[in-house]
Amino acid sequence: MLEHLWFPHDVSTFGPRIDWLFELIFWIVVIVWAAVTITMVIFMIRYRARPGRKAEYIEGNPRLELIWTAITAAIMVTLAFLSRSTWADIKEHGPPGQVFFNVTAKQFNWEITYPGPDGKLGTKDDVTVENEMHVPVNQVVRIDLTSKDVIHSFFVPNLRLKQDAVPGRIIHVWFEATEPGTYEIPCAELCGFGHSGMLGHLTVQSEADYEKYLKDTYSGQ
Ligand SMILES: [Cu+2]
Repeated sequence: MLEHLWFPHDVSTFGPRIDWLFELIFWIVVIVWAAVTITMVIFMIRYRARPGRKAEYIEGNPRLELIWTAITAAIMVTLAFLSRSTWADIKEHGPPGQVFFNVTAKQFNWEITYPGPDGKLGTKDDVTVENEMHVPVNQVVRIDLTSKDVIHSFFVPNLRLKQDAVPGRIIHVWFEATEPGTYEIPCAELCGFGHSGMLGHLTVQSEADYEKYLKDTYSGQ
């Protein structure tokens, strides 16, 4: 439901699972917020100052406190179990990759490294461009993500993908895009003066268009 209201259009295979968790947490918060607010307003009216009414000192109610703490803890633990498999599939393992990139964040650009004509990363013919990432549709893309200077966050809202880029660490990221198009890659971690202008673009295209892009890019080097 939220996707149609204000989420960016989802083009990721794991997007629906993220959205489902997000909505679940959203509605729990809405219900709790409404209950607390309504109770507060009722109490404000019911126990307002009136002539002749003396204020009372209340020490608390251990039983009530125990109940609301236990309910909150139960909700938290349930959420942890419900989300466990989603996070494991997205953050820990995931399908084997078909297309590979290195992405290096730096103030204030994304350096996208393509494997070059030999198809292998870490060789002399690798090609690095700034902020332009092209991937084929319906293929598993794997990224080794790192940073040159400070912590950044690689964020593709349409993919429901957000991952910190940390200097000195290589973090593995994967996604599979399901619809051709161009999507924004903002930095989601305040990283310095140019943070708000740190924006890349992800172009998801058909296999043929992707091959053509690679050919043009490689031949331009
Ligand atoms: Cu940044």
